[in-house]
Amino acid sequence: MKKLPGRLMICLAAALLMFHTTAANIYVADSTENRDLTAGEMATLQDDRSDYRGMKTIYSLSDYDKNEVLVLYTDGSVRLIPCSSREELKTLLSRLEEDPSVEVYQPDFSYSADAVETTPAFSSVSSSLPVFYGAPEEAQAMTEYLRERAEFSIAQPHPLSPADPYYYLQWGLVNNGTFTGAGAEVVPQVDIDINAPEAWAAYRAKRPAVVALIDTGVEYENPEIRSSIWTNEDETDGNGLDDDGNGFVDDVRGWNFYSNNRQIYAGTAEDEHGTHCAASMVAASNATSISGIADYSNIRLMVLKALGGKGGEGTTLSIMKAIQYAEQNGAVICNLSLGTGVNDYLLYKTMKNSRMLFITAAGNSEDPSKKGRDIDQEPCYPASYSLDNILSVANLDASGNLHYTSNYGRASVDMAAPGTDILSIASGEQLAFMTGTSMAAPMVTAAAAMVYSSSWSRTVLETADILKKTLKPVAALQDTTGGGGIPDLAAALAWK
Ligand SMILES: [Ca+2]
Ligand SMILES: [Ca+2]
Ligand SMILES: [Ca+2]
Repeated sequence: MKKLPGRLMICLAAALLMFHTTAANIYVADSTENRDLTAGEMATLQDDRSDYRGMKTIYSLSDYDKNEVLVLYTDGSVRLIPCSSREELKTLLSRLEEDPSVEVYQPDFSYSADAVETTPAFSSVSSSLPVFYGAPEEAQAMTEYLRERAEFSIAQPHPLSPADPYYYLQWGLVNNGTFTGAGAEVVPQVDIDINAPEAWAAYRAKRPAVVALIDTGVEYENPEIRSSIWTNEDETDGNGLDDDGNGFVDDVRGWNFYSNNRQIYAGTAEDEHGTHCAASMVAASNATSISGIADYSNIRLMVLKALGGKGGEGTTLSIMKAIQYAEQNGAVICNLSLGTGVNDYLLYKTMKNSRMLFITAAGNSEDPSKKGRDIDQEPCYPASYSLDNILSVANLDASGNLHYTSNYGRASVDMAAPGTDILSIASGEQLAFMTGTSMAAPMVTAAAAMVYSSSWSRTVLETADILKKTLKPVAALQDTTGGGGIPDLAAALAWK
């Protein structure tokens, strides 16, 4: 937690007095300027509930656009209360303010997955080289392009290349300067990558690391990822009982907090985002399809579906419950490739109180034709929260530049990682290039899992610190991220 400057603290006291009337817009009264609180200031302010002078919320009526209220009770339970009218909502809010069993209440905010672009999927079995679906001209151009790249890359393999046939397109793992992207105008730079092959050679697993992926669903039975999926060994499948008493019946493979059931894969396009993120992290090195990052290791991926629908939408409640489940069931690292522009107190509190390390996507411009933004100035949450247990990740392309849609911020964003034209599994045998900070975050999550699991005793915060201390410097990131680089997994694993 960053400390507030003294002058600002004094000003905050004045700002607090304004809460009752202008709850949604909080300003710092400064001698020279009036400005919005930064994310860090807001988080600090939110963290000390005593400063609320008895108030249980910082949100105004207009924030409750869905006419429902998310309530945290003093016993730790959480409830979403729907209202049928604005009048009923107003009455409820007044009642909650007076209710001694209520700790905090707020709107149930909306989140969405942080990918901006997907190219046509292709099948990995019909040919030794990818064959694309989609518009015929586009698919044809793509196929030809990849054939050329393949000839070049296969002729100059990395000495530690795995045998997975599409490894040569995974420029984020090792960039030999041949991959210019899925039709993008990118001049690839050798070694703009996370040094994965060198890391694989050095990696020795010491203990398991359970990694929670809170995202859309995941095709957990895909042959590329099924051997790395976490299973709840204390739960008996299909007997209709909550055998381990964790509050979830038959939660053998995680839970679906989006629909509140045990089905973590819908079998439709809505779960491609999570499947893509999952396979980037743990796809098997099995001479088939792609290679994951942490597939050689002791990583177990806990699938928690909290996003669904066409755009991968979720809410405060679905994500918060997934975080609590992850922690209670042994996860130590948690990937959040999702975001919102709203400062969400309950999500903030849940993350702050968690012992897990969170890897968060820095977010993308909401309009894919526009540039990303500085989230120190205009926050994206949870990436902008100033917490020690968050690493926020921007999206780098193969040339060593931030993708134009990627958010950035020297205070809010710790590092970038490969996130542009990332090849991974969409579903079944179909692969897809996806672009977004959503794709960058799993690279860091997998790296964190390997660093953590390669030590007997390292904490997750020490793990995060090692990743930050061993970043590979990238010129374009010096002024746009706190660390000025991308993970160097080989250097991180070699850290003593
Ligand atoms: Ca259970
Ligand atoms: Ca059971
Ligand atoms: Ca594979």
